[in-house]
Amino acid sequence: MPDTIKVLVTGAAGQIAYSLLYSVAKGDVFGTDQPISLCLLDIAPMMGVLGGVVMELQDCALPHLKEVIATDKEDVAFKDVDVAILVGSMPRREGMERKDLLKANVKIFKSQGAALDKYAKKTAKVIVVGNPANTNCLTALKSAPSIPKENFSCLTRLDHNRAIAQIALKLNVAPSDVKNVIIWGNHSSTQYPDASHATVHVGGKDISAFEAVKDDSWLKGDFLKTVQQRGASVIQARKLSSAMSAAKAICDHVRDIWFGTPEGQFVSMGVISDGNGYGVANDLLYSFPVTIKDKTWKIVEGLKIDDFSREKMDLTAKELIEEKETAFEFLSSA
Ligand code: NAX
Repeated sequence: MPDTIKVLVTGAAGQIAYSLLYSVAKGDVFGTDQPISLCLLDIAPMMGVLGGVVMELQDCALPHLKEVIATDKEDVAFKDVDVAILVGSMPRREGMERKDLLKANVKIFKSQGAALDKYAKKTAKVIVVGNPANTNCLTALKSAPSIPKENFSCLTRLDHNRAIAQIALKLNVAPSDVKNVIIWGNHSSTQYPDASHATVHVGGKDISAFEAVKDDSWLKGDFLKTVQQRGASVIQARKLSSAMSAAKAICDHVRDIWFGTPEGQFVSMGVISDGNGYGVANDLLYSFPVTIKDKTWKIVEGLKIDDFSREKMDLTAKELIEEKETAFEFLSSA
């Protein structure tokens, strides 16, 4: 039996966590033979609600859930953590300026980064989900200098899964037949969902997505818009943001970090851009295609970037540079 690992989920009283915690606790992410100590962090006013989540997790009677800790204290939450899934963040309230939202989140992720630095294992893997996810991840990374920056990533897997699903729906194939789509850049509406390196399994072989779809204007038009705007469409319909699909994407993301990506396949993930070959400025938390082995990601090298892609990749990089500049102003003054 492997040693128990401590998995922290922040924003644990929220709606994504409500879908996520059961999957993590029952073994969808770390395997069904991995004992888990689950730590739930939320803010003080949510402790009552969190108590209910703890009761439900206990009532699931899961064999490998060794312990559930609920807390509003960062020192308790981050102590000896193996995996930190940072879901909680400051939501945008009506009339709130983008800058103010960024400022409130810099405060949260600076504090949680410092707690990671002080209390977590140096091998801890940190996954940021709370928006603005890329810049929050960069803030946490910069605030935890003793943890390797490669241990940090942010979630763009939901966008990646949305892109796969759109192509699968268009062709009436299974999502597992669509591989190697890419989300470049920011988890925002400037993201670039790129199908130019994607393949689809049809007629017993893998062919390029463009060849399979036979509709370039869709892959360069409505497909992009649908994926970019999918979060807003879900909010409009449900009056709540994506939660079930976000939880599923978090599971996919963390499971791939833990067990690696299948041979010949890559996934999208926001990681630090240092030394990439795609002309993205260094020191941005930018979503790239990555492969993962031995719990370490590597940006896929050598993909050809045409002018259409270049323009879109630069646009989303520009937004991330602006977010970073604003965040760093607050980071130094916070
Ligand atoms: P909810 O509002 O349901 O839950 C958020 C929870 O975080 C609340 O319980 C709140 O009390 C808690 N929280 C706030 N500040 C905290 C702090 N400092 N420490 C610990 N907990 C804190 O939101 P939910 O729908 O669960 O979404 C959570 C975050 O995920 C949001 O920022 C959302 O925008 C983001 N998303 C990111 C996605 C991605 O792909 N990166 C997709 C889904 C989602 O939109």
